[in-house]
Amino acid sequence: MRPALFAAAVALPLLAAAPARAADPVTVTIVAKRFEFTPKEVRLKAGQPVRIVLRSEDVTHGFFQRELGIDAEATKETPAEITLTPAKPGRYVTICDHFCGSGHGNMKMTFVVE
Ligand SMILES: [Cu+2]
Repeated sequence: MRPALFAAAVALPLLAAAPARAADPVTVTIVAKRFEFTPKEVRLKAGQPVRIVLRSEDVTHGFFQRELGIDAEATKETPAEITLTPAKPGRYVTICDHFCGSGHGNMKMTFVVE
């Protein structure tokens, strides 16, 4: 892929919607608390950089998704910040990989990359 052509193709629709440049990451905030992530689903665009801020409202939670390269941990005092650019469309289920109590195994959310 030639970056200049790609940037131009992405920039035009974005310019119409908002004055942000295509290369600026969008920020998504995700809140973790026993035993769920909010929101449960986040839509991202392939090729669009995204900054994910993970906040915990209670105990230490993990945040793991192998294909997107996410491996983070947030405590109540310290949020995690992850910057990435999803390359491939798909559904990416992201889990808490830090044991946080009895409902821990069901603690997940999904990034939908379009
Ligand atoms: Cu957890």
